[in-house]
Amino acid sequence: MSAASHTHLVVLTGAGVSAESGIPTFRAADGLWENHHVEDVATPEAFLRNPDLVLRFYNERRRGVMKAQPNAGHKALADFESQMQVSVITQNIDDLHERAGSTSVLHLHGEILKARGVDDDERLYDLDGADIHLGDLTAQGYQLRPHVVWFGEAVPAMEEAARITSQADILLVIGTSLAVYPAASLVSMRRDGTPVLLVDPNEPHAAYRNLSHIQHPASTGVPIALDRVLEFAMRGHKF
Ligand code: BV8
Repeated sequence: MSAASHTHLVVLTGAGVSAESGIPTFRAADGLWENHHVEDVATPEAFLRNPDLVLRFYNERRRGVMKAQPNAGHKALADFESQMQVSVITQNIDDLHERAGSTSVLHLHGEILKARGVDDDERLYDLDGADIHLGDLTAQGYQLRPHVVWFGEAVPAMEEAARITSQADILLVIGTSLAVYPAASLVSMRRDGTPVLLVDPNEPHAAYRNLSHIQHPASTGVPIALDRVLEFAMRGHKF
């Protein structure tokens, strides 16, 4: 372990970190899927109104996740665990961080490869890549749904995410427009003086223009960012 091993790096990721793995971001598709706004499909109301449409939406995305491979950004984060403690907090519902080898991944908005009954948020089922269809029931007779957090649903992992973020010595934010709450509020939950570094090929929202920004896609931007994190941890060099 390096002299930086006492440092705790917390990483907040969004759809951008998986973009080069072929998983479309929400903004790139203008938030559209089959001419539906994602916010209109990823909701409990949509599931009640048209469960087939919502289940098909997730079945298609699940197949895309299974075809995707982790990219150099995911892998650089996983490899960096040899240098220091790395806690990943992701808004993504794919498993690419885990498949790249990251060992501490908290999914704020759930996991598309898992399912649960509409009656029970706790008991999870591993889908092993299978689709979910209307009529697929739990042993207790309840309809299965994707284990994801829809718009308008609470984010149970938020408390744990806030605790982890409060312990960060450095916060790295990769591939997120920081448009969805409460996830985006994590940036303001770091301790005073904790440096933040953004990796995103596009300009961030005006509210984040004051933060250090590596204007690269994840595959090249994450390795550059991690070099700077190591410099900071070893020598205190500001970003
Ligand atoms: C809640 C799982 C309350 C499902 C998701 C008005 C104002 C503010 C807030 C609200 C509002 N109206 C409603 C709200 C609340 C709402 C919200 O924030 N809405 C937004 C749209 C305004 N939030 C909620 O509803 C949350 N729940 O508030 O509950 C409550 C409390 C108690 C009891 C009951 C209820 C729940 C939100 C969770 C929704 N689920 N995902 C699914 O995936 O289908 S959100 C989903 O969208 C993602 O998880 C992610 O969080 C978000 C997308 O954001 P990003 O990941 O940032 O992706 P995006 O495409 O936007 O940006 C990509 C970025 O990558 C860009 O910056 C781009 O430049 C960059 N990029 C592109 N290429 C690359 C790259 N970066 C690096 N490399 C590249 N190659």
